[in-house]
Amino acid sequence: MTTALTLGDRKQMYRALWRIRIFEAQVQRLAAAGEVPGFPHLSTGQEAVAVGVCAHLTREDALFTSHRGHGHVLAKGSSLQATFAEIIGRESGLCRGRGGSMHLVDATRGVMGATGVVAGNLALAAGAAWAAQVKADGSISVVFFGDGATGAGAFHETLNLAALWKLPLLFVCENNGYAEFTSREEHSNVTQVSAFAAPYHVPASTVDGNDLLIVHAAAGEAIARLRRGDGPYLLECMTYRMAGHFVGDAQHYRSKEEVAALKEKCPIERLQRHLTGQGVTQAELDAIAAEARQEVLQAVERARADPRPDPATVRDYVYSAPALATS
Ligand SMILES: Cc1ncc(C[n+]2csc(CCOP(=O)(O)OP(=O)(O)O)c2C)c(N)n1
Ligand SMILES: [Mg+2]
Repeated sequence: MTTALTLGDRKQMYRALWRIRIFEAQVQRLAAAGEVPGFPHLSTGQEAVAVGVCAHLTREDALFTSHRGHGHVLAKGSSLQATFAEIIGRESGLCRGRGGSMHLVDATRGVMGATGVVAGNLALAAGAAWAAQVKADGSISVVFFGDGATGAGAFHETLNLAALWKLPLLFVCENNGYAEFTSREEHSNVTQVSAFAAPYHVPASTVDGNDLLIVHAAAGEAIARLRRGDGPYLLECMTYRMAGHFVGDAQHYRSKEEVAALKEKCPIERLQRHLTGQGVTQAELDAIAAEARQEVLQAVERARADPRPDPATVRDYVYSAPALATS
């Protein structure tokens, strides 16, 4: 399953996991200090899905994400500085500081958007997949969403249409077992999200989303199908959010024991064990993590030093010009 990846590739991916982990730890730190507007949602513990899937994507592929999208955007290649600057509302941010954590867009890298509207990204991703199909240039569309989003009609509508039109759309569900503060068993009898695919004749699989090598292999197979023109695929990645639903979540809905057990499932430690087994020394692993940390911290400090947008420009880049006409 891992033969396509060289040891060098796997070390690169180890670094990519750390970049996301450290980036989000900085979001958390600065949110606690009151420097982050709104409610950032961290993907801590879920990074292997972002890195494993995005490793197969090109700039031309469209990516849609949710309220928990920092990792996807970074894994797709957006700049650390511009992403962080966006989250803290700086003019040098991806959307000139107007969007924030839940509205990251970077069209030059194919990041077509994050959204705070649960399931709001699915139909948009189908639109991009349709465009890719019409262009016939081999590009695809990928949408990341949570297990909670599968309770929305838009999920089923999009699955139906994508299947009917054989759209090159990869549905990636990060099933972390919770929708906000409600566990999956409390709000649905359908344990596995992949089970929703069969009636629409969409191929699907459920994989261990905390094992980067497994995610990478499964995503590779699914994406190869899409690029061949075989239609959509639903990849369900079983994962865990080690952080709260949002920064500041007191997490009364899960026990300390449950949270402690999550640490055992950490995707970074998992890959670390694999690399150690391949003969990579602890010193080298530590150096990779330290480099990632350095890179992130520098980007964060640059972003913090950047100016906020001029309040006089608050309406610029938000609405198209005709909509601004006031009388
Ligand atoms: C349309 C809509 N309904 C409700 C909410 C409130 N809400 C925010 S996150 C969330 C749960 C999402 O759960 P899931 O899709 O599993 O994603 P996760 O947070 O677990 O990553 C809800 C209900 C919302 N943002 N949008
Ligand atoms: Mg969830």
